[in-house]
Amino acid sequence: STTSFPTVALVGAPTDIGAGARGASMGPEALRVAGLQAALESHGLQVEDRGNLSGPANPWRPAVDGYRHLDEVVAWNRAVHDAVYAELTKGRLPILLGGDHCLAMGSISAVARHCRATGRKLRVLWLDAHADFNTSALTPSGNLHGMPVACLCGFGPEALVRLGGEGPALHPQQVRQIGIRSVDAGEKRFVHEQGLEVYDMRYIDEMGMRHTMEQALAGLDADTHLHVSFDVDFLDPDIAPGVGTTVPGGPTYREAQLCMEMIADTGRLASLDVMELNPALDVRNRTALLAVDLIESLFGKSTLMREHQVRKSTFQT
Ligand code: HAR
Ligand code: MN
Ligand code: MN
Ligand code: MN
Repeated sequence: STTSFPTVALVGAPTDIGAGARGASMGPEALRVAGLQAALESHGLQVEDRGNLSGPANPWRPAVDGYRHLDEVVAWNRAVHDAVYAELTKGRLPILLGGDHCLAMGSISAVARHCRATGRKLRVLWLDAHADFNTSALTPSGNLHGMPVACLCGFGPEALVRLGGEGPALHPQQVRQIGIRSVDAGEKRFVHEQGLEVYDMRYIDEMGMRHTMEQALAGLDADTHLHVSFDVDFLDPDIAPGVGTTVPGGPTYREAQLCMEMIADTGRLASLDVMELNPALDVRNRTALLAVDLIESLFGKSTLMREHQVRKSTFQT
C-alpha cells in the first residue's frame, strides 16, 4: 500500500522525571515490545527507530519553589528538543515515545521552531485526562508533567519557556484539549483566563466524539502542521490501566478509535507524542498494545468497509 506520510522516526525518552509515580521511564521499550514499528510498517510506512535519548537519573526529591526536579526536567527536554528538531529538519515525522508528559515541552517547542522556520501554521491536539496547565503557584504536586501546556504558552520558568529560542512556543489559541476530566481548582481558573479551547468529557458525552473532533479539527489547511500530544491517560482506565494517574470516565475504545481516525482523515498529522505509558502499572502490556492499535488508526489504518470504499473508488478511476 502507499501512504502520503514521510518516513517516521521513533525517538525514545525513557524517563519519569516529571511524574508523580515511577515507571513511565519504561514506556519506550513497552511500545517497542508491543510491535509499534512493525505495525506502522504493515501499513506501508517507512520507520526508523533512533533508539533512546539519555539524561539524568530520577533523584526522587521533593519540590523546590513549586517544581520537582527542575534542572533534570530542563536537561531531558533539551535532549528531546534537539532530537525532534533534527528529525523535522530532515523531513521526518517524529514520534516521541515517552516518558512522562513533561517531555512534550521539548517536542512541541521543536515543532513550533520548525514551523516558524518553514512558515507553517501549527495546531496542537492535546489528548489527555488532564489540562496540564499548572504553574509553580497553582500546582498541588510540583510535578512538571502537570505544567507543560502552561510552560509552552509562556507561563513557567525561563529555561523551559525558552527551550525553542525566542519567546513562548505556543499561543493558547493553537491548542485544542480533548478528553479532559481532572483539572485542579486554580488550574481551572487559569485555563478559562487564557482561553484554552477545551473539549472535556461532559462535552464529549453531550455532543459525541464525531462533533467534538469536527470542532477541534476545524480550520486546518494545507499549510498547517498538526501535532498530536497523546497522553495515554486520555483513555478510560478500564481499557488502559497502565498509566500513573488514572481518571475514570474517559473515552471508550470506539470513541478513541473515531478520534484517531478523524485525525488521520485530515492528512495533516506531522508529529506525535505518546506519553505517560507506565508498564509497571500495566497488565501484560495491554495498554501498550492498545496504544499501538490506536496509533495505527492515527496513521490511517482503515476498517474493512472503508478499505472497500477506497478500493471501489480506486477501481473506478
Ligand atoms: N493536575 C495534577 C498535578 O498537577 C495531576 C497532573 C497529572 N498529569 C498527568 N499528565 N498525568 O497529564 O499534579
Ligand atoms: Mn517539515
Ligand atoms: Mn498529560
Ligand atoms: Mn494526563
